[in-house]
Formats: sequence, structure tokens, C-alpha cells
Amino acid sequence: MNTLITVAPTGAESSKADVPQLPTTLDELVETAVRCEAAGASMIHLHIRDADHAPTLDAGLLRASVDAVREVTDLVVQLSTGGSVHDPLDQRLTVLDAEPDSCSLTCGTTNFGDDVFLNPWPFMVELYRQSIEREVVPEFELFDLGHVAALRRLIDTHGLPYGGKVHVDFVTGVPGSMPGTPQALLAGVAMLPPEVTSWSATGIGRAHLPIVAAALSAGGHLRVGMEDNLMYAKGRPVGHNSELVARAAEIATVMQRPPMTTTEAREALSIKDRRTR
Ligand code: KMH
Ligand code: ZN
Repeated sequence: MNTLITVAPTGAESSKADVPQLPTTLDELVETAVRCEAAGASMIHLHIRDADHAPTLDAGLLRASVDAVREVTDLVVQLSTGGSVHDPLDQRLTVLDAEPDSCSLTCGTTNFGDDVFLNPWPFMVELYRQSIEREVVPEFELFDLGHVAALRRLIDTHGLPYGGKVHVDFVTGVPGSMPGTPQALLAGVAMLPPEVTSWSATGIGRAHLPIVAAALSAGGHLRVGMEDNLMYAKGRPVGHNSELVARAAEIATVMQRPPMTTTEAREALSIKDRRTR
């Protein structure tokens, strides 16, 4: 099975002042999307920034970003519904108005550094219900083993997602969530409900490379990008998201699991084709 590589280029946590190479403008996002697709990514996980480079859920900017990336790439466009830890739940639901191909859906609340990333059960259910209604494929974000149990409960009580495929992403190494170790990752994989058709993993910070290696070894897919990791190597910051994608693609290829094409990814995730070009 080839490897689905998702790039998460920006996130909501790092500031442009601290990390000038973080793509925060629309032009930078589009340039990043093009280069990451060329490097082997087939999905992009987007957080949007405003004119001051601050995280925003502005409806117009979200729509413009989805449209712009869709216009120049074949990447599966996934919008974050997690936003930043400061975004209210009702506003996080409005992300679907931008008609992304996919949306993140975090399966529970977690400590998140000094903050709390809030995902109460009723919010999860409402987001899930709306994703099905709007034909948007969710990616279930699992930060902890309890989130795997919550995913099972969601599927048991509300059925399968739009398209019938169940794709999850383990986010490991967040301070307050599951550690970025192969042991924790494999414990989560062992608990996955049988309905899950594909899983990927990301390691925050220094967990990045160990989790890439562990996920590939265990048959998983990969998420990389500056949302999760700002260092390419010890003492060497990431200069561009495509560097992380290219390295992940190289490791995956060495492991005899080269990157999926965007066509393969769209099929693997049962993405509704919204492309206009
Ligand atoms: N920024 C974090 C609070 C997601 O995109 O869905 C949440 C996050 C997860 O990044
Ligand atoms: Zn995110």
C-alpha cells in the first residue's frame, strides 16, 4: 500500500514573528501547496491566518484559501475544525461552509500545553452530523487512547462518515496528550475499531522522525509539516514545508511504500470531486 502524505503547513500555534518562513498569507499557502504536492503530498491540512498573521476562522478567508489551493493543485483540501484553543465551538462548526473536501474532527478534549483543546461529545456529534450532510470526509484526530474509544462510540451511534471510509490521524507528542512514542502509537492502532480503513500519524517536535518510522513500519500513513514540527534536524530549522514532505516521501519510498498520488488518495478516502479545473 502506498503512503498518503498529508502536509500541515501552518497550524495555529507558531507566530510569524518567531517563524518568518511559516506560510501565513494566501500567496504563501498556495506556493506551499504547489511545492508540497510536487514533493509527494496528496492532502493538505489548512489553518488560516488573517492580515496580521493571527489565526482566524473568517469565512471569506477560509473559502478563498480552499478555492485557491483547489485551483492550482489536486491536493485533497482539509480544513481544520480545531482552529486555535481560543476559538469558540459554534464558530468552529462554520468551517464547513467553505466546502472543503475533508475536515478534521478531534475525538475528545485534551490538555494542550498550558491550554485545553476543547472537543465535548455534543460538539463532536454535531460536527459529524454536519460533515455527513455536507458530504465532507472527516479525518478523526486522535490525541489519546480515550479518543479511540470515543471514535468507536461515534461510529456505533451515528454510523459511517460520508463516503463510507474511516480515516484517522494519531497526533502524538502534544504536552498533555499521548506521548510521541512507537509504544503509545501502537497501543492506539491496536484499539482502532474495525471500520477504520486507513490511519496516519504525526509526531510533534522531536517525536517527528520516530513516529514517521513507526507509522511506516506498522502500515500507517504520514502527516508532516510546520504545524507539528519546526526543526528539520538538530540545530537546523525547517526552511520550507516541502523539505519535510520530500524527506517523508524519501523514507516511505525506501520502505517500499512510495507516496500515493492525489488520485489514489481521493479514492482511498472516498473524496467527493469538487474540482473545477
Ligand atoms: N490547533 C489545535 C488547538 C485540528 O486542526 O483539528 C488543534 C488542531 C487540531 O490543530
Ligand atoms: Zn491542525
